[in-house]
Amino acid sequence: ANQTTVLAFDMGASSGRALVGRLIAGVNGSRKLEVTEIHRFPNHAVQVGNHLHWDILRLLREMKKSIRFAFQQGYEPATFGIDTWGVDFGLLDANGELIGNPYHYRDPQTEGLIDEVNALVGKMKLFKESGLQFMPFNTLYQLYAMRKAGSPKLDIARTLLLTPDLLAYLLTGIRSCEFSMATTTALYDPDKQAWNKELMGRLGIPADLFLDPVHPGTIVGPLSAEVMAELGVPAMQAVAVGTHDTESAVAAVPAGDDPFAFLVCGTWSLLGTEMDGPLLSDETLALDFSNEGGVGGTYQLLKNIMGLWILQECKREWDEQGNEIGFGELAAMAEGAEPFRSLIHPDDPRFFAHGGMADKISAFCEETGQPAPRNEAEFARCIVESLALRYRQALEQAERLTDRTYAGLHMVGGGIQNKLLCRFTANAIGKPVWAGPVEASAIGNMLAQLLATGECKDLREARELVAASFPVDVYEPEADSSWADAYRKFLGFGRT
Ligand code: LFR
Repeated sequence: ANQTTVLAFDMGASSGRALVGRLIAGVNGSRKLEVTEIHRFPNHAVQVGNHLHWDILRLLREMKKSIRFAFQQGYEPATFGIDTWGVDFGLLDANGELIGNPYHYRDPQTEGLIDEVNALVGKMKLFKESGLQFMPFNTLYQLYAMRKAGSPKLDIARTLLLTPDLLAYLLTGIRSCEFSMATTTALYDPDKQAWNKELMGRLGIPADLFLDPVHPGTIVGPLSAEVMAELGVPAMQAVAVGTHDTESAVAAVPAGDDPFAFLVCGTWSLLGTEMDGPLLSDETLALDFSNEGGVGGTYQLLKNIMGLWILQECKREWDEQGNEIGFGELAAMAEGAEPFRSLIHPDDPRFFAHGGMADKISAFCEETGQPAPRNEAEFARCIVESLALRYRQALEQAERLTDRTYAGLHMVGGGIQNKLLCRFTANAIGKPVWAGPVEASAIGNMLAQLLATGECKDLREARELVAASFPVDVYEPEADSSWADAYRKFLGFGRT
């Protein structure tokens, strides 16, 4: 196999996927990336007592299965990369064994800790030293919660591995720390480009748990001898990709040289723009944006938006009541429902936790003097319209922060399969939406592998490969003044 073949694991909050990418030579030196999904599996949070966990060993088993499938199907990937959601981690003991089950970022243990830590450290100082939006799940709060709970795990821990690094370790036996994930912890100082040991000391977080970060595109090392023997496969090299899924997704935005705005759309919606470095201004703090490190030396100035989680949770509830409606059908039903009957602010904190989502939406509507949605169609319409309006607000904020205007919005990720959301977003922002690719995280993951092996020389060339390989759907805004009226009403919710 002289064809370059790579394997990407992309772990989302509701499913994990393994995809094979092959670099295909076309005519006159052109190349294409051909992507095939070889395995998809559910990823469910598991409640144990008061805590919510990831089923990390299940993910490992499914990854091993994926590797076996890949070779059985005749692919011979030379490298693999892993990307997952941000912030979460596992701890290793002195023997290199995993201590306990990693917590899920929606575990309630960090409730109230943003304010507590701000009082201790100072909000401005914490922002300047982390560059991050104040999200309750940031690694800092999780470790501080464990310290406050007197967790013995912290006492016996020797190494902290962020989820993608942990999964890579379970396959290779090699400990590493990848930069893009490190920047989601709030314990990494993007200005000094170093772990913030002083802050760890103040919060009682052991400072020697953290490894020096390596940048996306670094080869970590081969599968362990045990895993090769167990699976009967040859050595594959693990590559540290943009292991934070959001960063892999942004790497796969088929944009050219001009500054661009993106929306990574999945369980979360991450809206922002690519930068050369962090923007640690007072205004960034005031508008509650994050600076997250990415592929190719970039930084993403972005806002975390609650995203399709709200709809996923409603659907889960209806499914449990025996009322199973597919996402496609829900979108079609929403399209037929009355416009702008009820709106929510998706980032009201009540929508963060599991459960009771439809009731929370109704309560929000009642508190804000609006009628509550009456049926699934109206709930779905309310969510999709509200997200589109929130995107407009975040896009305008990004423009203000960077003092630029963007010609349109690149939408990538699984959420763009919701065409109603893409259409409404174009209407809300009054600019075109360019939607694609859907599997952006997995593709960006592959690109970092191609950067590591020298198949792509830089991010720009990697993005040209995306543009040459995957279609983009264009949504032009429709002339409809009711979006402007709805936006005024939305701004009345008064949240940045
Ligand atoms: C998206 C994402 C976001 C992060 C959230 C929680 O999948 O990675 O970027 O804020 O999950 O980790």
